[in-house]
Amino acid sequence: MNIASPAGAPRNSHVIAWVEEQVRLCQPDRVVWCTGSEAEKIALQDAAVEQGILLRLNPEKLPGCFYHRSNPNDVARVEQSTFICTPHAEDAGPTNNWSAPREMYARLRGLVDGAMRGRTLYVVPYLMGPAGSPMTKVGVELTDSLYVVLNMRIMTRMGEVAWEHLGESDDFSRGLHCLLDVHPDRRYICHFPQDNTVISVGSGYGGNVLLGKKCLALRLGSYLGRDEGWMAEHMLLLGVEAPSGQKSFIAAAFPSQCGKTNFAMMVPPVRFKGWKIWTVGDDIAWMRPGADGRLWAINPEAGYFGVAPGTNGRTNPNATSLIQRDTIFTNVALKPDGTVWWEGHDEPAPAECLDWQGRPWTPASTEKAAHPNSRFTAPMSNNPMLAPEVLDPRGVPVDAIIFGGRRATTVPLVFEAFNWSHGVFLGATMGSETTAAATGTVGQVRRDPMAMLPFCGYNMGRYFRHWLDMRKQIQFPPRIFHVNWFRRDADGRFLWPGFGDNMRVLRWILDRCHGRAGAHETPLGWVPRWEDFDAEGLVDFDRARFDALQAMNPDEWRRDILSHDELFMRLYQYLPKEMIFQRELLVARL
Ligand code: OXD
Ligand code: MN
Repeated sequence: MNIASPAGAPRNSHVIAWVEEQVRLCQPDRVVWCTGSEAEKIALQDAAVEQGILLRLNPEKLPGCFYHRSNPNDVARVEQSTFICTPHAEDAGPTNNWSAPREMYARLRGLVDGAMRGRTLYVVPYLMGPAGSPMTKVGVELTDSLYVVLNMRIMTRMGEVAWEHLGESDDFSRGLHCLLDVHPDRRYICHFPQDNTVISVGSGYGGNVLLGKKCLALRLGSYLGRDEGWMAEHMLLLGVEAPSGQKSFIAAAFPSQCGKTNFAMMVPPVRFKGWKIWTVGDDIAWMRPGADGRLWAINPEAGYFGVAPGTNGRTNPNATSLIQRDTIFTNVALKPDGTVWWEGHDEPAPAECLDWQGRPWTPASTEKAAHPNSRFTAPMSNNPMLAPEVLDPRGVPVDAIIFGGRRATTVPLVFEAFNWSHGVFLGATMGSETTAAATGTVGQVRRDPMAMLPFCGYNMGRYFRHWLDMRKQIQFPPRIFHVNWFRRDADGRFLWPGFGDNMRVLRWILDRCHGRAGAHETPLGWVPRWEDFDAEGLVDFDRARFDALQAMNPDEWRRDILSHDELFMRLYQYLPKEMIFQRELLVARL
């Protein structure tokens, strides 16, 4: 098949040669070079509807929106099938599945050999980052899934803009995605960092197949970042505008399904009249020291791949408004009027609908109507509070970094690290209860350093070293904080209202960054005193509750430190000694 001449194909000989090689291997009947145009989008949507991949939702109520059900065996990221393939196992490190590149390439070639016969291969060029930014990277994903193409079109800057950015260079990430028969036994998400390559087979689920997101922006990105002196992080980015007009920017790392999207789109409570929160990104930040000595960050993505259940006008008014159009819903419930529903939706449960597997569902059903990891894919341009800086090739300067996890006990609402290396220790020892974003048991505390456990593309011990080393390049480093929105009382009730009221925590954090707020020194770090914390207007919230939220129980902390060992022992031979010092200091302070 001659693939070099059709419309949309670039002149870049490296791209052509690589695509030709993959086409010879996968043997699709057709090759389509995506241009990213509006007309192409409509044609692809129509084709997806015709092939039963998407269902068009009610055009009056949800214009431009579509519905998709994935295979029930394929609803989340699969960490056990995710591999980092480096020449030496220790390059991937003890927290990643490893395979030698030669063996994995051979296995994958066997699987994709002829696998696209009778199918179409779409060539999807895309940018991660704003056009013209020195931080932006080019990726090309080859896929036999129309669902992937249409999601990539939302999540990235897809189309000719990527060829323009690439020019004649061969500096692009190569991604091959092949659905095969969507069987868990033939599911592999494999990264070859030395070759800037990802091969993903046997899945159609977003996190496994939208290769710009977790695979390029985090796993390959973290690897490239270490070599090139920058950081790829699982962080939201938001801007806070004070009534004075002063804008500050925050990067925050939370494990999957801990409310990153809600936090990134937070609407401040009435008490905070004149304050605005602007969303830069809700999942990934690429950060690099700037010439001014500060740390600058971009959001490499162009859309949101958010968790649907629990999204409503109270938890996330901006997301609720932005998913009313141009959105792809995956694995939510489908109502008879061609709209969608999920647990925690604004509308009450419908009298009848089809659940995420297409089975009739009523409120009497014992199972959930929407899958707990059901998603919306929506363009960021629909966000009413999209930060204008998101298009700025320079990115935004980061004033504070926040680490957080989902912890029912032990961890206070907020505290501030004493310095950068203590902050790195806080990130490195982050723990969180597991959620439905990945397959496996839900609700157990696992160590998830910097929320990167499933996403770090190399040895986690060396990743900590990279974090520590970055300090030397950043003259004015962001301050580092730790938060926990999820602490509960003895009866299991949440102590903190969360959502918009997180603005109160953010306020203290910003005031600390700008030298305006007091704090009290504790063994954990600096904490707000009652008088430093704005609790005005909070219902049922008094000093006793604040104290319970901020309580630090040394016995609980000693147990927690022991549980750091689960990770530290695995990483021991690669662990920077600063991490051990920080641990000893904490024990001594306790
Ligand atoms: C995500 C995840 O989808 O972290 O963002 O799992
Ligand atoms: Mn994520």
